[in-house]
Amino acid sequence: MITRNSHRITADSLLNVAVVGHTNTGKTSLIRTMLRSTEFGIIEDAAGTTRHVEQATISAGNDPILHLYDTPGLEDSRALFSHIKKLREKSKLLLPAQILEQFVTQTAVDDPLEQEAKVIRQMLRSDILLYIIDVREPVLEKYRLELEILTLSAKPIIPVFNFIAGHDQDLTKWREQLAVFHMHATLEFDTVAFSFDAEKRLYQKMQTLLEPYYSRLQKLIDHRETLWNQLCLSGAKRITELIVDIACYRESKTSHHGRIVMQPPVENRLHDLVRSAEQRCLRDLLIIFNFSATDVKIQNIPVSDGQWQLDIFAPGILKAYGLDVGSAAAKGAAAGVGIDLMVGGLSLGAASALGALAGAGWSTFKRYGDEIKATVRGTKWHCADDTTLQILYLRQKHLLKKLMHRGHAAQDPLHVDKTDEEKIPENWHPLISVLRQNPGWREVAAMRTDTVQLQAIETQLINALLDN
Ligand SMILES: Nc1nc2c(ncn2[C@@H]2O[C@H](COP(=O)(O)OP(=O)(O)O)[C@@H](O)[C@H]2O)c(=O)[nH]1
Ligand SMILES: [Mg+2]
Repeated sequence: MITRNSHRITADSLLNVAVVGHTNTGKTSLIRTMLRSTEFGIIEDAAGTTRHVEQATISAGNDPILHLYDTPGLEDSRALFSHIKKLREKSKLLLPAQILEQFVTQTAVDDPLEQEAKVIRQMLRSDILLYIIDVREPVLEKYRLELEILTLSAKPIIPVFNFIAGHDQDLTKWREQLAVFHMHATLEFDTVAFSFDAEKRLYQKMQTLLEPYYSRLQKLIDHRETLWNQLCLSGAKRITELIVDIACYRESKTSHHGRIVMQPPVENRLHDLVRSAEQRCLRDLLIIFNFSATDVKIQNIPVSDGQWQLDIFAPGILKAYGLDVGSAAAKGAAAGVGIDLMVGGLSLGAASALGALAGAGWSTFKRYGDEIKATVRGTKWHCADDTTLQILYLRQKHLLKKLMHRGHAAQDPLHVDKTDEEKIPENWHPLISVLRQNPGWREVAAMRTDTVQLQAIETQLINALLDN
């Protein structure tokens, strides 16, 4: 156990973190993003949205590690500064933090500086301050005064730069200014354009400034990292499920026994199938990343229907069906009788062509016999064509990336239509071809039964989605 600031830090001590700064710099936004929740507080592009100190807790599993305190903005830093200056002149023997204490106890409800007193009270009760800066703002006097006041508290301070996208020069100016106050452990953390690395660095900075909490914070970092990797993996798995589902889907063009069945045309069914499957996937991704339907605008996917015809002699097809090519050819002739039985009614030529497949044995024919028969009869299947599948993949990959980099403070909905930045995986065509040949995998995937070959394909798609 280590003693610091007169209170004992034990294995289950909670770290108190005050989030402070001028009004509208993104304090509430930062907390939302750290909590990965759009529910915390109120965010508005107007001054004074946060009027009281609000608390949130961040835990490693069931172990609460830190409290975050959202504070109202320091609105009138000039008045605050001159007030504190007067107090200092009156009590020269007091330490700066004691002066702040005095200010807090002396400020009555309804005092014009009541809001500032709330902030300072919370600062004094916290172990560390996150000072949020809108870097687009010039370094005005009011911010310098604010910094002066913060340093009086004698608490470690991490300046956090917000609104950094496209503001490199402003960022440099702020860095220079903070160096004047001996603040070098700054952090770039855009609350809207989220990056897990930035979140991790924030906790690492806290570790450096708060040595006694080092292992507690490490526990949190490890937990957040595991959680983050799981989130991304779950997202990629869900998209892979969608791709497998649609790529394996096909529907025979000829209706059974030549009867005309009153059904929507196959094209419409296909469109509905693809669109509703993508919608379900989107819904699940939003749940995984804790966003809501209002966070994403997705255009209807353009679906074009393709035709698929089994070519039993296409390269790789025997293997795709789990057959050993060498032995199939060898045993083919010997099993001729069995095939004739199976494909009864076909021409001798077709039947003997299928002889090459005979190495598969009876069980394979039981499984694929209908399909092979249909093939020899020239049956074609309807399916989502390759372009549709590619668009589906690219859109989802794009969406996944956007969700991985969306802060929970973001207010503008995400648009999923452009996919230019993404590429299809290198081995896309062989992957899809194998999926096409295995319509049965739709159920396999749904039941999560282990199929080695399917699993291998899924792993490749997951890695491609996560750019591994
Ligand atoms: N573009 C952008 N907007 C942000 C960012 N952080 C906050 N905002 C917006 O800035 C405004 C104020 O944010 P808020 O969190 O309420 O600030 P607070 O008063 O310091 O709590 C809101 O309109 C937010 O959507 C950011 O990193 N980028
Ligand atoms: Mg706020």
